[in-house]
Amino acid sequence: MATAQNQLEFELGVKSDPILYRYSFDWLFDLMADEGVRHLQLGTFFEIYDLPDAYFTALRKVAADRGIVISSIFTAHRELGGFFRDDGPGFVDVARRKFERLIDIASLVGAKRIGSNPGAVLRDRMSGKARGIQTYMTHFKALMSRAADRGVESLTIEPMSSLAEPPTLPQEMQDMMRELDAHHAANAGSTARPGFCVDIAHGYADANRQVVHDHFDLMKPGLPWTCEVHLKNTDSSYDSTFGFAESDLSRGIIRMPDVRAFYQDHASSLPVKQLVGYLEIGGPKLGRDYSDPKLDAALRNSLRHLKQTWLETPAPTPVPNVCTSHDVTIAPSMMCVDPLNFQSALREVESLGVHMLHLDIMDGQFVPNMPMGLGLVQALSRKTTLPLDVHLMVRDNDFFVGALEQSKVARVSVHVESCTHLDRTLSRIRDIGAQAGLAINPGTSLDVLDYVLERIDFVLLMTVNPGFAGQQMTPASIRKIADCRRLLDERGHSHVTVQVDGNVSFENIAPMVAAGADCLVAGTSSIFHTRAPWGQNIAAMNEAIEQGLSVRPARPSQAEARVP
Ligand code: S6P
Ligand code: MG
Repeated sequence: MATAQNQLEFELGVKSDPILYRYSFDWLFDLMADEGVRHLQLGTFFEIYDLPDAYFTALRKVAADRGIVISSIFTAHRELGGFFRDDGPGFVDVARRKFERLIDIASLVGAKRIGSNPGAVLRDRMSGKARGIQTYMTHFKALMSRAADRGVESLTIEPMSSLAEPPTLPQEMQDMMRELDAHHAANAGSTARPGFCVDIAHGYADANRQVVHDHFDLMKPGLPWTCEVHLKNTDSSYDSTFGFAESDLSRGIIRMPDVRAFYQDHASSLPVKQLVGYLEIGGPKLGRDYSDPKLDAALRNSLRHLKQTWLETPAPTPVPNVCTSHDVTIAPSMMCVDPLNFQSALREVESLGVHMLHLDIMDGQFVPNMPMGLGLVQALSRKTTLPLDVHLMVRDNDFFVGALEQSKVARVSVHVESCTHLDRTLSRIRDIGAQAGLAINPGTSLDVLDYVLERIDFVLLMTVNPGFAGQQMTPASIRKIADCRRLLDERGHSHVTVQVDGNVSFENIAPMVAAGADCLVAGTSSIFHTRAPWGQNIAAMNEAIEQGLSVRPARPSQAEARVP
């Protein structure tokens, strides 16, 4: 537990989601106890509504025996969404009945809060949204009375990232809460308090993945009602969510220290003095998922990150030869390792805590080389949990982007010099679920960025001519990195990161970072340099990164930089 000057206490918990389809509650509670995490938000599962009372009293005891408190319950399947349905009267009745049972269950496990996703308006029937909200509100008010009767303090609603799942936009959030507040005020003593369970990884992006409201834009109007929060990470268009393990930090946009600072700064606007953040377990909630063996490590890594950033317990002393910076990421270029010892090189690189693997795919035409192919990317996607950062140096970009779909790569960059229909190719990259990068040769002007800024998540600045490792940095590189950073910030695209590739050497790293580089492709002149073991090389890179960061000018925040 950590108490801030302004009295806001930050607490950490786990939202169990439907964990019991993969592991027992004993397993989860042991892991939590082992990590010193004591709050549980019980996630719903299909059977929950039909289990007898005895199941819940036993569960409460099993948790209590490990020092774990079930402080909240949360719906996992949007199963109370029936209030928004207009395709038959049955849905509303089912939602009401389930919600009532949930309130009884909360009382059995001793949970003081119940949170829910209100559910979705059918997307082809959005005209019925206002009516759906009213049905929901009517029932919600009645449920507030039942909750008070069963000793539940508050019923929380989760603002969502989609217009079909109200509340989403600030106005909608405020309108719904003001109405519920008025009802609560008029029935003081006999109703549970309405509130928000805010998900820090929710923002609103339009159909073109343009961010209209980032997560802070949605956290702010929710402040007067925020009683509990969900802690998780997300991609830059709020489309997919994940945790805070090392490999998640490079692809996610949620910076926990900023989120903590936000709530601390606005503590006086919150209705609570203690804010519990529940880590979501992650993985699909329905359907096939065989990531189970990885769950233990993923959860522990995320919880450890949150203990350092949400609870702000003292950070452990960093191990010197492992990547330490989260402001600047390191992507080793795997074409530089011995192809005959690829697997052992992969394991060693993974052990160094690097952020992603940089994979150079060349076709022998756009550049006169062909060190690795699509088969290797596919094999790697099955063998490593590190995000794959694919740099295409090819003529037929659309063919390669399409072929990468099944490998679930995290990032793909294409060269402007070889894209005939650049805008379309970049949007295809996002369609396959990857972040899109625009790769630019040393001799190409930054003007090419002008009309594709909305389509990209990062710029890959080549600081050598593409095709080969072991070259010298081209002379204008540092100037170009600074120009690129400035251009992105001035156009309101501060969230677009700058990756540098080519002779990212011990000497060049500091000026590159100082000029604005966010991601370093590391090859023969740094991590794989023969002068020392790779771990020591990483330590030297970390030092150079810190040096660069210490002189780097502050960036405008995303909100300030946004074009009005
Ligand atoms: C080059 C390729 C790069 C290199 C990397 C090598 O066309 O895109 O990713 O592998 O730049 O690094 P170094 O330190 O050997 O120049
Ligand atoms: Mg490259």
